[in-house]
Amino acid sequence: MKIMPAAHLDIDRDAVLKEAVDRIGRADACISAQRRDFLRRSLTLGGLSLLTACTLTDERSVDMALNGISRMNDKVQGWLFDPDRLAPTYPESAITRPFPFNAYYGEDEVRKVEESGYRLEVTGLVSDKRKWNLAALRAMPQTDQITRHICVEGWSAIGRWGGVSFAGFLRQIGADLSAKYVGFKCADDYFTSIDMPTALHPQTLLTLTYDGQPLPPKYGFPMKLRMPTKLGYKNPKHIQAIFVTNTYPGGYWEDQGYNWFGGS
Ligand SMILES: Nc1nc2c(c(=O)[nH]1)N[C@H]1C(S)=C(S)[C@@H](COP(=O)(O)O)O[C@H]1N2
Ligand SMILES: [Mo]
Repeated sequence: MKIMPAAHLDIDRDAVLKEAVDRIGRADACISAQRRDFLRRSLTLGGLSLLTACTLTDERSVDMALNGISRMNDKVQGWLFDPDRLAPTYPESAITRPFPFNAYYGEDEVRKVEESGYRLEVTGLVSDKRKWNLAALRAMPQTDQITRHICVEGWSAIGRWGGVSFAGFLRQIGADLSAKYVGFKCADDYFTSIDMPTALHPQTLLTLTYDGQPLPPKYGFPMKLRMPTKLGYKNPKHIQAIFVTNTYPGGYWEDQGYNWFGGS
């Protein structure tokens, strides 16, 4: 592998290395400030090049290398994910009030989904593609959970969500549980996708309530997939369609460089 001396590259060496370290950090929310500092000081263009098997000569190859880091992180996080390990739960007194709102737009632009016309679509590798109304989802066994939501923008908050076990829902619709991905399309044009082991995790809930009340519009009416094992942006609100697939579906933030696995 040939690594050109930095002076002859038409890339900004420091910017590339900073982005590489950021991506490694973003992929691993638990990375300590110390480890990040160490990485920042020790990662070189040569090291990045070796790590990703890309010759860093132009912007395109740098992009490929940076995306390579994210894909490696997805693999490692997938291997490390323990389907039986539970995220912490909290007492009612620990709930953050008021619970923060967040979306890729402001609170004045929250999408209002009408209950009457609402039907959840299920497509892809599932045997029963009938649409669901909210009454049918409310008729399934419900559970409640108080967990911590962690947003990469630098805040976390504890909230209480209730709804249907997502594993139970996937079995009910005859989903191919050996498929790689479950994808989500939302009423506000947000989209994301998750790995099947996380979809089947016992704490992954298709939630219909927040703090005992129907999910308010700002928290994702009619439905939010709540995964205490994943970062905030992986938890889709206003879900309109769920699909099971072996083709990588990406996501709104993931396609802009956020790590896809997004474990917390
Ligand atoms: N449909 C939709 N879901 C979304 C988002 C969004 O913009 N649209 N933002 C994500 C992000 S980044 C966060 S932190 C949480 C915020 O959820 P909250 O408003 O309940 O705090 O929703 C996630 N799910
Ligand atoms: Mo977020």
